[in-house]
Amino acid sequence: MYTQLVETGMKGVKTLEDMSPQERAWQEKINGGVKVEPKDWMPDAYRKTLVRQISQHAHSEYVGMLPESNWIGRAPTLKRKAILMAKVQDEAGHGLYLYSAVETLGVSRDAVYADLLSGKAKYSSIFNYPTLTWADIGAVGWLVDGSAIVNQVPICRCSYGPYARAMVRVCKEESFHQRQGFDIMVALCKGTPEQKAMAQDALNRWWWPSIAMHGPADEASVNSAQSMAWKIKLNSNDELRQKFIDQTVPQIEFLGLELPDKDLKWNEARGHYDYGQIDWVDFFNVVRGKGPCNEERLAARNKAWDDGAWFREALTAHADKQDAANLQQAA
Ligand code: FAQ
Repeated sequence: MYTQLVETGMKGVKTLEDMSPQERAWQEKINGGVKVEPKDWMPDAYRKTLVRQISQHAHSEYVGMLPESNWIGRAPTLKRKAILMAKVQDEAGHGLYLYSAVETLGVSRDAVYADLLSGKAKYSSIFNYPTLTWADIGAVGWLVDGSAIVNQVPICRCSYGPYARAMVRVCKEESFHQRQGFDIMVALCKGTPEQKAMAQDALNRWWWPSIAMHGPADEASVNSAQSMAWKIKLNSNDELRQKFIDQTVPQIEFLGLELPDKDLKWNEARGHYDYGQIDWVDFFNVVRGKGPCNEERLAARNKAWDDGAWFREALTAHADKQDAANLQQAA
């Protein structure tokens, strides 16, 4: 099974008629575009779904720092290095806003983080692929952040206030990330034939995981119908995947690179690009923890947690001392 099927108690999407008067009034507020805030009543299943999605999103930001930080020490110029460091720091910040948003739902950050460290919680499939060359840093910024923006801009309008507000700043920063990635690709494509070949190779390897990261096809997406009824998701996985493909193909052409999929063709009748078959077997393998870098990513996050133990202990000891001093002063 590729989904945790978080026990929400739901059997299909409830209609207004199936709901208690309290839930119905709440759903009608959501239908009318009113935001849900932490102290408001909300159905337990809505809360659990938000904890699942927001914590997975936070974990993705934290794990997502790893493939890129791999290149900080090897960036080709001082300027590229400074930009990459800033980007990786931004991802840590995104994780922090998202963990704070999860905490507004009554769960502790330590508890959800423990689920990442134990391998119980998911994080985005995309971060289980290796960054083999400098061009991969261009491709990650351009394609992965590009996909993330397409997914996250609608979340700025989602029904849960703290999640929606966190996404506003995240999306602004992701736009900068996407441009820095594209800028690396432009430099490589205008460079030597070897540099252009490196850019092509990175595109070929990152294209498919970047379109798969939008999640399973709509007919296999177990959570979408309910999440869309609750306006946690405003678009289906396939809608967002198509939007990303449509906006990215002209960018590939601008770079003068070959299309990474022979079936990518403009379909006049649909007004969209058609695309080839995604390798869902590979995707679900990665989601189940069997991707090229899953073990390495979890090991890195566990090592960082263990290495930071002394710092957490020092902070607690300092806070205890402060409390004791304050008590003494008050006495
Ligand atoms: N990877 O029923 P659905 C970034 C799971 S941030 C792993 O369609 P849902 C920034 C899914 O959890 C990237 N698992 O699920 C950055 C579920 O299993 P569960 C992260 C996946 O939730 C850039 C099962 O499959 N962004 O890139 C994936 O309705 C560069 C069934 O799927 C977010 O998290 C996947 N790709 O839709 C950072 C955005 N797709 O939980 C550093 C917020 C699906 O029942 C460097 N999240 N699964 O056990 C979402 O929009 C949604 O959660 C989806 C999945 C669209 C990801």
